[in-house]
Amino acid sequence: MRMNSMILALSVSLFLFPSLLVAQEEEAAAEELVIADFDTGDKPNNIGGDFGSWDKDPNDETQFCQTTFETQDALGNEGGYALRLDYDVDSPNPAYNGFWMKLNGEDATPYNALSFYVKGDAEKGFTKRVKIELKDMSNTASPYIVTGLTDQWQKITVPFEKFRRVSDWSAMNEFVVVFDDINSSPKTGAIYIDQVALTKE
Ligand SMILES: [Ca+2]
Ligand SMILES: [Ca+2]
Repeated sequence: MRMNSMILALSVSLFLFPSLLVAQEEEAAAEELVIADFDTGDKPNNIGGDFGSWDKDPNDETQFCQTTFETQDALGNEGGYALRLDYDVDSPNPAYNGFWMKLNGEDATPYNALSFYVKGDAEKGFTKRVKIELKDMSNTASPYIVTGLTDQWQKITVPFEKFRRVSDWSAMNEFVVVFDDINSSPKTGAIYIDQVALTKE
């Protein structure tokens, strides 16, 4: 009798509030936070964070990284953009440079992986290996090497446990791409990046 009334109560609530079911489905589907799709062709990123290129030694004109928005969206969105990174770490001096993007203290604890799309530029040439880093608010760089780049878009998903030096996932500071004269071969080239996201796999 008691069980029957519970079932009755449940059926009545679902009849009266079908949105209870819908709300749960939406929650399950929303387990991705897009940090940057670059589709406005401008700064900031989707969470209000600034981004740009950096260079170990801006006075050394033989090394640099520069960013441009290109209409080659990773998801095939016709109005969209990807970000192109032209790099040069071919220098008589120690060389490294790349791309930085602020994560604005975002809480990453609902997620467990970083994902993004990447490809190389066939015309200019590109490194098959590239280092990425995540930093929490302590600003300690936690590196991970992405390998196997081709001239076609690939989705890369890196589980958070690969970023061993991130200690506080509740407040993230920065995502960084690093070109250096050890990992980058050839030492000049261009890659594209798009759809940087935190995901729950
Ligand atoms: Ca895009
Ligand atoms: Ca150079």
